[in-house]
Amino acid sequence: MITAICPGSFDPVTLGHLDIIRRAASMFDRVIVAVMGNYAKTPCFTAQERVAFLKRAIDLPNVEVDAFDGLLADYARIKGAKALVKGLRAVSDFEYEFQMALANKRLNPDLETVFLTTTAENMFLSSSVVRQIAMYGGDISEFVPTCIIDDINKRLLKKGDDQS
Ligand code: COD
Repeated sequence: MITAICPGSFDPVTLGHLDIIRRAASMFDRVIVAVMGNYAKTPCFTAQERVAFLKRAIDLPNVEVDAFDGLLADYARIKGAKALVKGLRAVSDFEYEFQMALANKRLNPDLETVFLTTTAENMFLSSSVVRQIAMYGGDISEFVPTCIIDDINKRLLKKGDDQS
């Protein structure tokens, strides 16, 4: 049984993330979607909220959702995972992800990083694009799962008002 991890900030989960998760689930026996810390980002949603959004949005028998505050390489060891599955949108993603893949390999030599290219319709999509659209009252229904739209709007529309 081969376990893979789809790690990310997921702040919040988008249809781009879900596409990568679904494709990973069709390639591996077990997939753990892991909400991780990213020192470069200050999240809008708590780890618990992000986990709850992912759990609501994913209904696949071999996929579970978890959160971990620590090194991904250590988490993979704890979970017995053989692979990390990452999505690539552009050359800018590649540079960052390539560096992460090499660092993770050094920290956990048994771990492989597998890259899946985004689909054309999700190429521009990121959590930060979703947050900006929501903050200014735009329609995010084409970018995130329907079941989390209201929660995102409730949180971020208020932020947009605060900053005006
Ligand atoms: N289409 C396809 N893929 C996408 C899309 C899209 N539209 N949007 C995002 N993705 C991919 C990203 O490329 C990424 O692979 C994944 O989905 C998650 O994206 P984000 O933005 O939610 O998550 P990131 O990039 O902030 O995640 C970074 C990690 C949390 C994985 C990283 O910081 C980490 O590993 N943190 C733990 C500490 C650690 O071990 N650091 C590395 C040690 S050197």
